Parts: sequence; structure tokens; C-alpha cells
Amino acid sequence: MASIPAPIRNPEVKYTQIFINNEWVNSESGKTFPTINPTTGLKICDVQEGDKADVNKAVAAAKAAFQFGSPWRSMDASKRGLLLNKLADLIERDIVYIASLETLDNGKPYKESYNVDVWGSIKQLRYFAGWADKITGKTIPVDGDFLCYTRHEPVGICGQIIPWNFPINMFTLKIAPALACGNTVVVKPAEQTPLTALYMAALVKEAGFPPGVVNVVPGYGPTAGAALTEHPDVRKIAFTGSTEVGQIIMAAAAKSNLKRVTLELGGKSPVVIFKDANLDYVVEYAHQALFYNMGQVCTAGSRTYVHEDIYDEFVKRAVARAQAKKVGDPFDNNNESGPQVSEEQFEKILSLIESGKAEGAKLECGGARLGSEGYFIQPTVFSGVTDNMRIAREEIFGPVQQIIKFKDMDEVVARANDTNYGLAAACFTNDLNTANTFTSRVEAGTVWVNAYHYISVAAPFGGYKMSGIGREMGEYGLSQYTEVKNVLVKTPNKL
Ligand code: TXE
Repeated sequence: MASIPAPIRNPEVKYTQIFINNEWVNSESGKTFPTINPTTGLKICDVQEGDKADVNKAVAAAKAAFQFGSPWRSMDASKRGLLLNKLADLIERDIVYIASLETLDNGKPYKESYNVDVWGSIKQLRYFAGWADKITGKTIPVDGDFLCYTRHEPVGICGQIIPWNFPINMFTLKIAPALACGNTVVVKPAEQTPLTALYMAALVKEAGFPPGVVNVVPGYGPTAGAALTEHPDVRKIAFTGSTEVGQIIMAAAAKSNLKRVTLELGGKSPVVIFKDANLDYVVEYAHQALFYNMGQVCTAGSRTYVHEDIYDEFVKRAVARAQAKKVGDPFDNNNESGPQVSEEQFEKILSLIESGKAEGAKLECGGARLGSEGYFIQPTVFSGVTDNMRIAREEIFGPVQQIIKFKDMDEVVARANDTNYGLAAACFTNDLNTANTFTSRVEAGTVWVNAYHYISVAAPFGGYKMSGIGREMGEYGLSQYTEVKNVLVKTPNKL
């Protein structure tokens, strides 16, 4: 990895208020909430706590910005692209600060905040900036004397609710396609990690987006998030988070005004290692598939199926790899992993580890807290895992690898698909027929062959089954932010 500039270990927090109409305001209730540094467990600062009244104000601003004749609705599509590119430039200017702020608030290693999250955001903005003036309809040769064409129009006010595992990246992934298509947005960042979204709001203003186009309301899910989901003027909700909350959101969207809904939810993704795979290569990939971002990834490869002929050797090497992992201060670039994001997640993971032990899986290494402050967990590996155990069925969202034995293709595909989730999957093999059979049979929105976690903004991303609805990224993702209008013009003769 190329060397990167040193982090700012104590980045100053510049914005803690609610961002509406390009202005900073306090919450109507006067309430605030703390955001915690997961490396120490100590408070970083208090942030204004948005609730229904604040969401109503933000939606009103987004609605006004979406009126015909407003600066935003009158703007050339190419100019929307320029603004998105400008925003990308501003992030690039401030990348060290933003990556440092992300690490402070989320706990992820600074080198990953910098190289993956913040650079990823820049790429997303530039990708969708390029689309802004290329969103076109069709002319359709219908029977009769008609000019028939389609217009791809913005949906309107979009509510966007994001999680804490990739805070800035989720922020840009949500706003970029929405703005490229000409929508206005109200974003609710996760309560655990509001700080980079608020800094992004300041950059949105600096870039020159008109007031009301982007609004950011920090707050809790059942209050601010629910108010956005239930609001009658919001036309679309884009959500990334747990499957349970996805179900609540879809029900509320249906009940209020049949909002369009896209959901990117949880997963229990299988990584299937056939017996011809190169062991050194797959041990590392399977390790990263699970442990990347402290296991807090919706696509985490959290069911590692290994062919019985290579199972024992694989377990031995996977354990050695996990034991060699450097976990600690996320600002120290020698460390591979930092803490879990919050005490709640930390406790959830430890209790699932206990369930694994109680249900008879073999704890090969780890299994407990690391150190005495912050939310660090030892890299943990279980072998002897069977499909019915909770650790093989539930999303752990932590550094806990489950290694499971299999015999053949038919059996492993059936077992891989025996879950309500369907976000991602991978197989490792050098045999083309094995790979093609697996990719065609496995039920998942993204399937990797001899790779893991490679995600491109140009390619669609989303889940089968209870892992989600709709696709984000790429042209498929763009289509979720437009309505298709069919126009039929009577003509005096056949055109
Ligand atoms: O998620 P929530 P949590 C999974 C992962 C994790 C579990 C719980 O397994 O352990 O979910 O995490 C907002 N109406 N993922 O509790 O609650 C909330 O404020 C509207 C997978 O943090 O789903 C936050 O902004 N909004 C996932 C966002 O939803 C509501 C990433 C996500 O929080 C709401 C995160 C409500 N009623 C967790 N309740 C992924 N797919 O990557 C909460 N929110």
C-alpha cells in the first residue's frame, strides 16, 4: 500500500448542529446526544438531536428546493455534475482531516478510512457526476399517429437513512445518485457516527449546492428516522441497516404514502473453498472476507465452507492468520484492526461468541475482550461449526470466523442458500465449471470468484431475499432515483 499522509490524531470537531437549508440550527427540542470514541469508550462531543419537528423543517426545505422555478429545478443537468465534481474536489482537499474524523468517530483504521472510505466517496461522487447529463429516455415507435417518448424525471424528496459501518461512504453513496438525477435529500446519519456526515454538509454548502437540496438531520432511528419514513412529502426512502429495521421502514413507507423504497440490509454470506484452491491464497482471502472492518460489513464472509479434504489444514492456517492479526489503536498504521463501533455491538458479538461455545462449536482462538478500554475484541475463529448454530445463522457483525465442513457442490450450494439472506457469496476454485455452476446456483446479489469484497461504484450492489430490495451503484442504482414518464403527443400524420 502506498504511503499516506499522517493522520490528525485529535481532529477538531467543527459541526455538531442540524443542517437545513444550508444553515446550521439547533434541535427544536433543545436535546443533544453524545457520540462516543470507540477506541476509549469516552465521549467525543454532543450533537444536536433531531426529531420529528426537525425532520419536518428539513423536508419543508427539501420540498421548497424541489419546486419548479427553484435554482435546483432550473439548473442544467451538466451543472449538477459540476457541483458533484466540486464536492469530490473539496473532499480530496480535506482528505486527511475527514479520514481522521472518521477514525475518531467510528474506530476504523485510519489507513482504511483514507484509502478505502474517503477515496471511495470521491470516486462515487465523480462517477455519478458523469451521469448527471446522460440520464435519457427513449422514443418508442408505437402504432398510430403519435410521438411517444419517455422522460426520466427525479422522484422528488428522498429520505436517506444510513448506518455507522461506512459513515462517509454511505453518505456519498446515497446522495450522489439522488442529486445526479435532480432530487433533493434529507439524510439521517447513524447516531453512533454523525460527525463526517455533518462535515460533508459544510462541504455541500461550500461546493455551491442551492439551499435545501441537501439537509442532514442527526438523531435516533425510532424518532428522527421514523419521522422521515412516515413523512407524507417524502417520496422515496433509501435505507442501509439491519433487516429488522428494513421491515419497519418498508411497512411505514407503504402505510404513509407508498414511498419508493430501496433497502440494503444484512447478510450471512458464504465463502466456499473447493479442494483445488490454492491454500495460502484462500486463507488470506477468507480471513479478509470476514475480518475486514472488524467484521462490520454487510457482505462479511461469515460462513466459511471448506471442503473436507483440506478442512483441517485450512483451520490450522486460518487460526494462525487470525492470531497474527494486529489489533489496537486505529491511528497506528501498523494495526490492521480497531475497536467495534459501540458498546451495544461489542456486547452483541460477545454474547454470540458465548452461544457458539454453548452450542458446541470449537473455539480455536480469541473469544474475549481485548485490553481494558474501548470496544476491542480478539480475532476469533470457530471450527466444527454446524449449520443450525446461531453463529452460522445470525449476522454477528464482528471479528468471528465460522469454519464449516462440506463434501460436494450440490450439498454446499443447498446449504449456502439455506438462509433468509442473499447479499453476497464467493467461491474459490481453479476449475471453470465448478465456478460457473456455483455462480449460477447461489442466491446472492454479488458473487465473487477467487476474490472477495471487491466493490465498484460502476457495478450494481444489493441483495436477494431479506438482504434487500433494489440495487445501488452503477446504472442500476441510478434508475432507483427516477420516475419514468411516458409522453404521447398526437400528431397529424404518421411520423
Ligand atoms: O442497525 P439499525 P444497528 C446490522 C448488524 C448490526 C445490526 C444492528 O447485524 O449488528 O444491524 O445494528 C436507523 N426507523 N447492520 O442497531 O438499527 C438508525 O438510526 C428509521 C447491517 O445499528 O438498522 C441508523 O441510522 N430508521 C448494516 C440506521 O437505521 C431507523 C449496517 C441503521 O441502524 C429505525 C448496520 C426506525 N425505526 C447494521 N431504527 C448493513 N447492511 O451494512 C433505526 N434506524
